[in-house]
Amino acid sequence: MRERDMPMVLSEAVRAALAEGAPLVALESTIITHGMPWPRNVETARRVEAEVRAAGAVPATIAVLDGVLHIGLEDGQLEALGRAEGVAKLSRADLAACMARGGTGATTVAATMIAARLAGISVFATGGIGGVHRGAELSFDVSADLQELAQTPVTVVAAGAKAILDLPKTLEVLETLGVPVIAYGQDTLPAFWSRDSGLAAPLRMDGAGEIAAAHLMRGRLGLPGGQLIANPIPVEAEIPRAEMLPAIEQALAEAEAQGIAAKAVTPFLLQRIFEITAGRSLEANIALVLNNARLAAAIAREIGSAG
Ligand code: PSU
Repeated sequence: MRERDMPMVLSEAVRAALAEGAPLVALESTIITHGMPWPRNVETARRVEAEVRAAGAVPATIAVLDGVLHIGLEDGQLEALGRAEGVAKLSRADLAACMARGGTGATTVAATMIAARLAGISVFATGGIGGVHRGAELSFDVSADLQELAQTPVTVVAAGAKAILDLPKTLEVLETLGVPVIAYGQDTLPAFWSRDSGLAAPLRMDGAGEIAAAHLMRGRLGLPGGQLIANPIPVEAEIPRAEMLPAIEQALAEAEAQGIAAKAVTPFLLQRIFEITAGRSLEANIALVLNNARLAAAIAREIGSAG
């Protein structure tokens, strides 16, 4: 279906789910194009979609293809995007320009939240959000994901912010922006590949129903912005923080030495950490995304039955 006012297309499955009031979970595409290597990226995207379905919700992977904002990708589109090279990475600032030019791009957390809200989808699962980069006091490199959480009413399920970031500063900015950061089932903030960052989480919730109720209450209060649900990676898949830190430090030092900046930083670091850990970081990343997909589906179902 093509919307009249906007080049936006809903997949058949997404359109049917919206018409029936069935629970939906938005999924991003930057994790496919910039977060994981081919062919594990496409394989993972398919597994994440299957996980959402198995948990009783309908997945809506979001991307811009030839100027059209797609809410829900057909399998061939997913495959083509995952194989393509040099795909643009779209955040709030680039989304409209890419669409207006008829371009193709993958959506980050920020752009996926914008698209999810437009389509009427309340819950979104990803791996880890962007945040305040280390050395931001000099570089001013702060992900647009944080601002988006402050203004777009979508509940985002992630395994915390990526551990390549400055996590204490990321928490500070989220607090300033009034974004609820809710650790799921524990008192501390998870650190992406590791369950524990050592930092106290501002809020803790232990069930999907509680998270859904908080999402709906924000809507009743008329508060703009979403919630960040920080869901720890499953125990059996985690790489403890002490083991991850040397790999993170090495990748960060290389990024600095090579002058990697702006949008290129996160993909560079994820790729280097993949190489340094001999692929272990990717296995952990896949496990945490699947885990987030399950929780997001449970939250979407609770929002659906309460709304
Ligand atoms: N989660 C992952 N891998 C990723 C991302 C999330 O497991 O690659 C992407 C998201 O699209 C997020 C982006 O918005 O990383 C952050 O990029 P930056 O730091 O440039 O804002």
